[in-house]
Parts: sequence; C-alpha cells; structure tokens
Amino acid sequence: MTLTTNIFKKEFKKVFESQHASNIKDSSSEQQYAALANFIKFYSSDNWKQTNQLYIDEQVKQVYYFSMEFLPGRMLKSNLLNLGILDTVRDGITEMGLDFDAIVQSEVDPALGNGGLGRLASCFMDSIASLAIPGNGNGIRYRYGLFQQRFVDGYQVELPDNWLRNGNIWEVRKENKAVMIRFGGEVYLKEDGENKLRPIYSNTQNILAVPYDTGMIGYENDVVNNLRLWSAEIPPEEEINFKTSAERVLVNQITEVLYPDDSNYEGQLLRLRQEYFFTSAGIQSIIRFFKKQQLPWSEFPNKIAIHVNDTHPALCIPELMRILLDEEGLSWEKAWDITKKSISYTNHTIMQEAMEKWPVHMVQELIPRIYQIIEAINQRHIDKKIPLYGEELTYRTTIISDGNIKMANLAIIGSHSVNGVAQLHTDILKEEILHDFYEMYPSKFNNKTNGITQRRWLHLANEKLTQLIDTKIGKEWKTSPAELRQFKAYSKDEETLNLLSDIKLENKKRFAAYAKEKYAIELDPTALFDVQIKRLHAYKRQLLNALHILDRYLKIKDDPKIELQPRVFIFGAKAAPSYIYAKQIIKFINALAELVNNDPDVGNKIKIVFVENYGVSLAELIIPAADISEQISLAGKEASGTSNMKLMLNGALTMATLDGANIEIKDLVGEDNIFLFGMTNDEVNRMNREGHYSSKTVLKNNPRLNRILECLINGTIPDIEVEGRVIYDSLVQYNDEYYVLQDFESFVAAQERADILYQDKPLWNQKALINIASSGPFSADFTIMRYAEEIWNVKERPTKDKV
Ligand code: 26Q
Repeated sequence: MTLTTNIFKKEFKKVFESQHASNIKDSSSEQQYAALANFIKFYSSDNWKQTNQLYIDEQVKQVYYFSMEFLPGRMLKSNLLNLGILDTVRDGITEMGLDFDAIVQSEVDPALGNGGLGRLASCFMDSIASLAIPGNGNGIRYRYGLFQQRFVDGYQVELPDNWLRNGNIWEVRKENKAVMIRFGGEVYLKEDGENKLRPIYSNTQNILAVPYDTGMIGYENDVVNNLRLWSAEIPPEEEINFKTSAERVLVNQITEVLYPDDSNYEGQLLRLRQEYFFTSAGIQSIIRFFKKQQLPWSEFPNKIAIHVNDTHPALCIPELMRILLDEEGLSWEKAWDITKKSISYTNHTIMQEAMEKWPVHMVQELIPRIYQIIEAINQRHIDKKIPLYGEELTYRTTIISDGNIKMANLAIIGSHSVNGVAQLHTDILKEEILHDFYEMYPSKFNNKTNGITQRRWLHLANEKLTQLIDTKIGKEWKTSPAELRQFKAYSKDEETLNLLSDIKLENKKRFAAYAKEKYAIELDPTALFDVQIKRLHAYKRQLLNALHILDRYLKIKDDPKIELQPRVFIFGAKAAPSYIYAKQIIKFINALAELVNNDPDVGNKIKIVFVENYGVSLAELIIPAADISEQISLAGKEASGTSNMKLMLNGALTMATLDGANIEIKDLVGEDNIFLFGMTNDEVNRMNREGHYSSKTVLKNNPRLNRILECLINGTIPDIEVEGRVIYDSLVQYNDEYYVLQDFESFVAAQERADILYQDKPLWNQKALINIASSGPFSADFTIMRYAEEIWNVKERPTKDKV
C-alpha cells in the first residue's frame, strides 16, 4: 500500500483516538509524538517480520555488532525518511493543523553512549540496514543514559538521564528470548563418562537477561534489521533465592546506568559485570539461533560474524569458547578455530590510560569458568609462540601479566581481524602500540576509516542544503554517496554559491534563535561561526581554542577600535564526572564567556556559547550552522574523529592538525581547502623521544603568550582562582603534556588566514562547496561495504524491489 496524505490522516486519527479517546487537537505534542511513533512502528512491522523471516529461510550469513554503547539520536524523523514517507506524513500532520517540528522535538534522544564510539555504532546500524546487509546490534538497555549536563555558576553539574520516564515506543520486549547469565560461585571440572571434562557449578547467582528489540530501518529498501538491548532482571523462578534487598539491588544495578568515562578506564566490578552480562546474553542468543538451523558446527563461521566494538565486549571470545566446549562438547581445537574465524575487533584508542585491563582476582571471582578459559588461551598462546618468536616477544604479548588481564591482547589473539579507525591510527597501531602483535600476525591488521551516515547528517539535519544538492545533481547521493562529487561542477557557479551561503545564513539564524531563547545571548548570524563539539579531554585541546579566544580578547582590550572578523565560538562538550581537570577547563571557558560576552568593548567581535548537554540532537542543530570545524587534537592522539566528517559534509572548513581522519580530509579537499597547523605525528614523536620540550622556554620567547597565560592567574578572568591556577600549572610547571603552547603560534596564524579568507565571501563559499562535494568517501556506507567485504564476508541481500 502506498501511503497518501489522505490515507495517512485518516489512519493516524484512528490510532490517536483509539489510544486517547479524545480529540487530537486538544492533545500535547508528546501525545501526538506517541501516536505517530506507534503508527510508524505498526507501519514498518511487516517489513521487520519479513526481513527476519528471509534471513531464516535463506540461511544467510549475519553479522552481530557488539557494542557497549549506541547513540541512535531521535528516531521518528529518520524512520520516516528511511520508510520514504517523510513528506507525506509531514504534509498530513500540517494539514491537520499540528506542528510537525514540535512533535519531532518531543521525542527523547536516547543517550546510551558517551561519544564517538557509540555514535559510530548507530551510523553503522543505519548503513548496514540501508545496504540490505543482514546485521544485528547487540548492547545494553541502560535504565539511565549518559548524565544530563547543566552549568551552575559555570561548573558542570550532572543530573540523571531518566530517558525511559515516558516509555520507549520503538522497543519491543521479547520475554520469550530471555537467557540466563551465571555469575560468581565455584566451578570445577569433572569427567562426564565420555572422557570429557564438564564444569560443575555451585553457589552461582543466576540473572535473567531480557532483550528489548528495536527495528533498524533501511533507506527505502524494505529492510528492517534488529538492535537488541539487554536488561537485567531477577529470574521469576529464583525470586526465592534473592532474599536480601542487597542482592536484589545488585541485579538491578547491572543495567542501571552507562559509565560516563570515555577515555579513562577504571577497573570497577560493576563495569565488568555489565561487560559479561551483555556479551554472554548476545552469544547465547546467537548460539540458540544457529542451532535451530541444524548445521554442523564447522558452518558457524560461515553463518555468523561477531564484531567487537573496542575491547568492551571482548569477553565474547572466552564466552563463545565456553559454550562450544562445555555445553556443546567440542574439542578445544575445533572451538578455538570457530571462535577465531567468527570474531573481529576494532581498536578506537591509543591512549594508554583507556586500555582495559582487569585484575585476575576480580575475573576469577565474578566469572570463574571464563577465567579458566582465558588462562588456557593464554597458556596455549605462550606454548605456541615461544618456539616461533622467542620468549621476549612472546611474553610481551601475553593476555595475563602483572596480575591483570589485558583485554586488547585477548581481543587480538582471539580474533581474525584487528582494525584501526583511520589510516594514521592503524599505522600507529602497527608500528608502535601493537607492534609486537603486528610482527606475529601481520595479516590480521587492517584499516577501516570511520564514516557517518549522510542520511541523518545531511538529509535530515540540513534539509535546505539537501534541496539545493538534489536540484543540482539529483538524489542518488542518498544511496550512492560518491555522487556528491558531481556537486564540484558548481564550485564556480555564482548562483549556486549564493544559494549555499543563504542556506548557511539561515542555519546560523536557527542556531542564533536557540541561543537567544536558551541563554539570552544575542548572536550576529553574519559573524563567522567557529565550532568545537566533542567530549572534553586534554588531548582534544579545547584549551588551545580558549587561549586563542583570550588572545583576541586582549587585542580588543588593547585597542577597542581594532577591526577584527566577528566570530561566534561555539563549544559543546561533556566532561567525565571524575575527570577534574576537564571540568576545570569547562569552568574556565564558561568564565571567559561570561567576561567576553558582557564586555561592551567587545560587542559582536567575540561571542562565546558553551551549549549545555551537548548530544546528537544538539549536533543536528549546530553542525549545519558551522563555518569552521575545530579539529585540533595533538597529532597522534585522536584515533579518527567523526564530527570532522559531519561538519565537512555541511560545508564547514576544517581547522586541523594532521591527526586521525583529518589527514584523509586534507587528501580529499587539497591543502587549499583546509587550514592546517601544528606539529605532525613524527614531530611529536621526535620531541617526546628527545625530551627537550620546555613549555617555559616557549613562554620566555613569546611575551604575548606569556601575557595570555598570566590572565589565568591575575584576576583578569573573574572567579577562576582555583581553576586558573591548575590550568596555568599544567601548562607551565608540568610542562604542557599535550603541547598546547608549542602549537599555539601556528594555530593563531591559521586562524588569521581563516579571517582573511572569510572576507572573500565567494572564495569562502567555493571552498565550502568543495568540502561538501569531497565528503562522499566518508559515508558510513563505504566503511560498512569494506567491513562486509574484507572482514565479515557478508553480502548485501537483494531487496524485494531488486529481486
Ligand atoms: C572503558 C572502560 C571502563 C569504562 C569506560 C570505558 C570506555 C568507554 C567509552 C572507553 C572508551 C570509550 C569511548 C571511546 C571513544 O568514543 N573513542 C572514539 O571513537 C571514535 C570512533 O572510532 C573515534 O572517532 C575517536 O577518535 C575516538 O576517540
């Protein structure tokens, strides 16, 4: 049935009235949202069922993407887009006298992830479905998502994110698919009469894992894949064994809240529980599904690919081994062969402090059988590799050392593929961080540069730009993103460039309206909008950005008549609650904003907006309004970055160090269409090696920079006595770990080049257009095609239409 506006109106009214027994006109936009989401869920349910059935009938190979985090963003509009009924429904809603945008905005944005890694998982789910690849997500249904951020006197304050308060319409609870997870107790191995050792458990705590499924709708292809998130519950039949309230609390805790750290690992027992909980649940449900097909176990790797998103789900490896050995009775050799062939691993970080390791005693106590298996994997690794590589190299690659289990080592040894997320990142893994493993397994290592879905990040977030591109080059780019390059043909077309700049202005006005309403800040939409949106971390160097603003402020104070390109500096960043230094930087930037925004000498030359509670929905508002994209991490530290890709796709010019995917952006747009500054990775390495860096010497030779830093401690910026001193000391006394001062001059020079270019509007617009037209290669569709071909060995299935 094709949905017409009239049919929609009739059906939607019916759904609404059956639910509310009242007139739709008298309802709130939340109620209208609920009714519309229910309508869409119903509308797509046949395809959901049929997709699933087709995978069963055709026994196709399926991929399971295991991730501790998913950040899907609001789903109503993207589901409408992918179902091909966005315009129909929007027209219908409008004709009914309702406010479509208000309905869309009243959906909660599920924050079941921290940042890049979680959003990548959701972009991948969109591309997997849109490419008609049989794929599933596997994760945790946290009762509370990432904390909501508020600023109180410029300080970050965290509030719980009760995202399920009004229910979640997209999910379906599947009680019949629940599985049991075993924790704790004792285990020993006993002969079973057939000469096989079987584990005998006692005193275990059994917890029920209940799945909640959400449809992942492909773009106009009738595919609906599945995202399965697990929730922990007390098994009804064991109610009696959970006697104390403390025991009950423990169960509910498992899936209660997302850990808010994204770059600093802390060995907390609850985190380990979460990791085993969702990997065990996911692996058990895969095994169940596989067994229904009654194929020999040797077929398992031909039917199932399991991907682990960072090491967080690396317990997939011993868990799959456990089931194959203990429950299915396979030999170690067979089980190990199947496990390695099925599992693949993505590394997302080279920051040592983010590498997961778990104390042996913790793993032993929490999951004793899993510990035995990890120990055996480790021992076999040692026995096998010493004759080949000698003791020294081998002992540097063991899974267990110094009383800890190193999760990356487990993930590498137990998988057939290890990938980095940008070319530089993969090179660093191969040559530095994981070099020993690269010597052992050179063919396991490969690069898969990250990507983003153009459907959410261009079509939905920037509908005006979409219209312009559609009229110039057609709509094919939504499924064939390489087509975006056709837009380059318009890079000298005055009319197109003017339209492009009109659209940017309109998007900036939209953001300005938000800033006005929310923060009572008046922004000049013709100013240059300079955007840095990402988690707050020292290596990402929000501080460098802030010092540049301070430099401009001092220039204005010295000469209030100075002509400066007006700029609006936009920040969006959450700091991990335990990351004190990051929170101090937030306070510093907020204090600077307070000073600068209210200084009459400054006027419109500088405005600073630090948005509260940055997340997917705010990204959709900010990114289309950006002129400059700040990608200024210390070279070698940012694995890839993905906001760099989203901003480029929306016509921002990148201010970049040669780090992560910035290098690939530079290669695509050319050096004339990006602002480069700062040390390269090689230069950073040399500096580190030689150990000559002295931030004090940099300061001595740069009185201007010295004066800027003095402002941190001399009262120029009110109310940062503590923070100013800490930040000052980190740069001066503690020798500036991330080379902020070293890169400062070249950063300021690059910003001056940006100012000059911005004066030449036609040229700026041309470069913006070239950025948009060059961003096709960063579509997650391409990234996923490479995963599918080179790692998972899964095929796109012909869709109904194509058959
Ligand atoms: C680990 C142990 C205990 C608690 C938390 C964690 C944890 C949680 C989240 C560790 C790391 C993360 C998230 C990392 C992340 O988002 N990394 C980013 O991944 C992006 C996608 O590949 C890259 O683009 C970014 O460069 C990278 O920083």
